[in-house]
Order: sequence, then C-alpha cells, then structure tokens
Amino acid sequence: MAFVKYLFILLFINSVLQFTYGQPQIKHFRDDYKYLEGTSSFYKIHTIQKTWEQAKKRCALEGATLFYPEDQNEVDVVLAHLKETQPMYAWIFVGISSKLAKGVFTTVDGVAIRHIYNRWGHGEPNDANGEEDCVILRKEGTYNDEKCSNKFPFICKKTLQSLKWNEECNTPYLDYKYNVDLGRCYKFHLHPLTWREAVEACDAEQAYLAIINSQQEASHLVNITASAPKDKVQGWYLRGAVHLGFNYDTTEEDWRTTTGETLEQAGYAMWGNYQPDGGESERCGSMFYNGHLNDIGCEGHKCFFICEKENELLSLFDDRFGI
Ligand SMILES: [Ca+2]
Ligand SMILES: [Ca+2]
Ligand SMILES: [Ca+2]
Repeated sequence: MAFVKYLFILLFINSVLQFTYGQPQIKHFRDDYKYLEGTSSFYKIHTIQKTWEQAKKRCALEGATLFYPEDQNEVDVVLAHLKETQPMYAWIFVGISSKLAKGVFTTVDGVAIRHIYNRWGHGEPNDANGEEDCVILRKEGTYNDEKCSNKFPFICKKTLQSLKWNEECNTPYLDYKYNVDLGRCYKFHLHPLTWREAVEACDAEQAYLAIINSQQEASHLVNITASAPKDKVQGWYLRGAVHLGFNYDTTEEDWRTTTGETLEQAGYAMWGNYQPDGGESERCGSMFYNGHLNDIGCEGHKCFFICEKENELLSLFDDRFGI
C-alpha cells in the first residue's frame, strides 16, 4: 500500500512538474524578473544602486547580463517598463564601457557600440576630466558616459533563448543537483571566494550557503566536495575547507547558522580537532573536506563553497502527503 501511495505521489509530482515547468517554452526565469514579450527577454530592475563593476558582477551572479539595448525596439520596451515600475529613475547604468580602450565603447559581451543601439546625448561622450568610461542610459533614450565608480540603478537581462530549466531543483541554474534522500539541491562552487562573497553568490542564485542539519547531510557534502574537480583550480586560495552558512554571533557569544540556530539546534556540531581556534580573526564558518567544522576568516580566506536550496514545489508535496 505504501508503495502504491509512493508511486501515486511520484506520478502526481511528475505530472505537475511537466505541466508547470517541463515545457521549454515556459516563460519564467525567476520571480524577480519580468518577462517582456516585446523583446522575448526577462529583466530585473535593481533598485540598490551600485558602481558599474558591482552591477556587472551582480547580474553575472544571477546568471544574467548587465542590460544594454540592442536596438530601438528594446530601448522603447525597456524604458516603458522602467517608467511604469520605477518612474523616479532618470538614469541607469547599462552594460557598455570603454574600460578596455579609452574612447572605444563596447558591451559587456564584447560587441562594438556601433552594432547596437547607439544614440548619445548632445555633446556626449565627453569623457569629463578623463574619468568617464561607463555608460548610463537616460530616460529619454540617450547615452552619457559617466564615472564607473558612481552608483546608479541598473537592469539585469536574461534572454528567453538562453534559458534552460533545471526541473529537479526548480531553478534556472543548471549545476544544482538534487539529492533524493535529503530532498534538496546543492551546488559546489569551484570559483573560490571569501565567506562574505560566498553568501552573496548563493543569494544571487536564490539559494543559501549550505547549512548542515544532520550527519547524513554532512556525509553528502563530504561526497560532493570529494568528487568536485578541485585540483584543476589554480590560483591563491585556501585548500582543505569549504565555506558553510554559519558564523560567530558576537551578541549571543556563540556560533549560529545564518538562519539563527545554534549548531546543536541545526543538527550538526562536529568540530575538527582543536577548532574553533582562530579567535577574533576567524569568525566565519567552514567545513574541512572530511566534514568536520572549522572557523575561518570572513574576509581573508578564499575557499570553495556549497550553496543549498529547497525545491519549494517538491517540499509542498512533502508536507501535503506527510512524507
Ligand atoms: Ca559624459
Ligand atoms: Ca541543510
Ligand atoms: Ca580554524
């Protein structure tokens, strides 16, 4: 009987997944991106103003690109959307700069500006004080070169054509892998970052820096770490540990997960030998490759890291059926 119930649930989940997400033409990237029919692309207006480099990086972390208009149609469509949703914004950074060669404006993916929408404001680009290498788009549809270190709102863009869907993990990020025993998904990031940067990178993928909630989950993270092609990664970073989602809470004077639980409450508190040993210089959390916990510097140590996410759709069914 249990088997029949299990089979039924599987079939049901499968059919819903197929219905909801299985069709490649489904026009959904993330809840915070808006699909615009006029350009067959998804856009997210970022209201937290950033420098041009920060904006470019944020879009890349989200699996998108810093928006620039490809043609008159896209300028019209996107500016209409901007005016409708954020009417107070007069300027946005776009993915065009002359950072590589002064005066030669190219897009973030290397296209010369003459091949895309190319309408400068009166007297622009003027490279004021020799400091203006990044481009903003004004509300009326003209460009101006600006200082890259100034902060502006910006838009990230994802084309429908470039979108593939990771059905198991209900996410557009294809390298998340579902673990059926734990009922969740993980991604081992092979680009070493500091702990704080790792928190942002997971957040940008709508996930979180992994939190160990059981011995079983610890074993799984050890396995993921063991099988990741780490040896191919060159450069300066700390080998032997991966960042995890806990740090030292100076108010509570205790180690807490990023969701606010003690390690014991979370379900796993197996520290490595003599750890934590770093005092104030190591206030963030990591795991040795063998699964034991280690304190680590929050800014000073670049390491691999693991992001974790639930498949909300599947966990909804788990609740309903009590499995
Ligand atoms: Ca200018
Ligand atoms: Ca977990
Ligand atoms: Ca340590």
